Amino acid sequence: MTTTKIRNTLAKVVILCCFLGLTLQANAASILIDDFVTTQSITATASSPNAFSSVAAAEALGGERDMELQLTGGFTSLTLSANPFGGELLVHDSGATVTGSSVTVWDGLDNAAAIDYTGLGGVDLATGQDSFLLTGVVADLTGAISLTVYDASDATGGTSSTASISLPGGILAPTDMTLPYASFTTFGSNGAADFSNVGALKLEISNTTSGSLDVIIGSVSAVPEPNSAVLFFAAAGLMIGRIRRRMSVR
Ligand SMILES: [Ca+2]
Ligand SMILES: [Ca+2]
Repeated sequence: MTTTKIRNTLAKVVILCCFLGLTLQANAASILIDDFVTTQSITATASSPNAFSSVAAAEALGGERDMELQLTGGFTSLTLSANPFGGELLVHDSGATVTGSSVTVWDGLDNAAAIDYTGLGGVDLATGQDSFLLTGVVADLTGAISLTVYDASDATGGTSSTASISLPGGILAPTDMTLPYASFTTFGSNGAADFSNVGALKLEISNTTSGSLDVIIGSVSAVPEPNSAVLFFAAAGLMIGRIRRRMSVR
């Protein structure tokens, strides 16, 4: 091969790598589930242990955020809020002695406490994404956060996948938490959900054993594998380096 030919080949490889890299980056974009800008708040008490609210929220996947509370014990109150004090956060706030759970659901425009398992109509969260990211998590006491993905092909909700994070307590500085799709190992009675055909999503915060848990979450999104684009460009760089070395040998 002449030097000119090698130079032309190298130029083609560079152009191809740039094109592939850009395509990869475009496919590997994060998809926002919610960053809790639209305000919303519900409270449950011992005398009124269940509460529900649905609000139209442009930032929420499917355009609406549904919230539900169940207080299971204690004497004060349990509150779930979005953006309660201008901080654009989801806040699960248990009063002294209170146990219970809160549920935040993204299932499209149903304005109903029941989950519409096909409500999102089959959103693709798996072309370039492989994890959910919960940003800025704070959790003072022990409890759990779980996320369930429902498959849009099953209106019964039986085709689902769930992953849970155990909260050890004492997370007082905002901490990002990743839930890889591979960690969704609890399946519904009809099997696992297809993450490229999502009908609904449910985030549950629970403190059934120790009362008074407070949890804050900054945002929920589906994100690409960390640094997949960086790895690609590193591989492309190696390839170009090899061709350059070959050129310099001749
Ligand atoms: Ca809804
Ligand atoms: Ca609903």
